Amino acid sequence: MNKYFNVSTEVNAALTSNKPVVALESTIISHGMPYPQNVETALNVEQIVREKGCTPATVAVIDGVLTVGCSREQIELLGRLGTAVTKVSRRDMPIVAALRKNGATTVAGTMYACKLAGIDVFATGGIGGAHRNSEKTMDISADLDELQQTSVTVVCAGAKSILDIGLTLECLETRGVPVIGYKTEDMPAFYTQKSGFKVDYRLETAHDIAAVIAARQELKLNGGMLVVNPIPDKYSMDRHYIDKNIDRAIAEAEELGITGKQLTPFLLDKIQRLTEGKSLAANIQLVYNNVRLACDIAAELCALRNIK
Ligand code: PSU
Ligand code: MN
Repeated sequence: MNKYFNVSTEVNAALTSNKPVVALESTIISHGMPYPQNVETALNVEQIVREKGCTPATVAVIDGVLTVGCSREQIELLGRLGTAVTKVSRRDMPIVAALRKNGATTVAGTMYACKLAGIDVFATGGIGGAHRNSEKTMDISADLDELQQTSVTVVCAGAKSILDIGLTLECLETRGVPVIGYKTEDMPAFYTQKSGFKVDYRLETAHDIAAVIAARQELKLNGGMLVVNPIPDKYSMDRHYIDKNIDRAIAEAEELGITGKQLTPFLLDKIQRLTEGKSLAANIQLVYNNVRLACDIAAELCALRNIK
């Protein structure tokens, strides 16, 4: 640890005694959901992790310190400030650190913090990826390059169709990132269980997923892995309805000329408004579902290490 990096006492104690830890990102809090549902969700997530016998590690930059294991007060601050907090991917990290700013870490930023702290498993809602038209715009999330180089397993509900899901899967393949479907061969599309694309492998248990993580480590195959966990059936949305609203959000972003790091938060906000909160309710439930699976994987991984 140093003046730019801190792991909370609780997370540190869990890590040093080989107890399961699950990391959580903060862009979803500040830029992915409205206040106060964002804070409520983030705190519920921490509670679910604890009920599963694991330790939550919410990651954010607080006054320039990359913090692994945010306090309740820090989570409330990130949620209240919303988009006034800098969205921190890998490239933003040294700037918010040096300027002593607050930052909400993306999947890429959170994975990097996991690497520094020694956390293997991280749960979120959806990852960034190759945007539609990215064959022209080159707008491909830094999350994908982070998955290539940073050895952390990310549990998510697939990718939203704000992205080009097929291209996103191609980018992951190029980068050597295994994509594992949990009890499914279909790549989920966040709000729906299927996207029309297939995943590389289907695994049935958290134990098998943990065994793959352990094998990757033994083989020194640096880089991350993606576990895709479909939204539970009872919360999944009508594909036609959600796609229509996603198309409207994308059209509006194009009209307004929104690009760069603002694009994903703009689309998320627009979709939530267009669906009058229905997509937010689905989003919250799929996060809980991913968190529970991430806990099972983290616990299995610790158990494997204890047997060794
Ligand atoms: N997709 C979602 N919800 C999110 C994000 C993506 O469904 O909250 C956030 C994540 O933090 C992800 C980031 O890492 O957006 C990707 O941003 P960009 O596309 O600018 O790389
Ligand atoms: Mn981008």
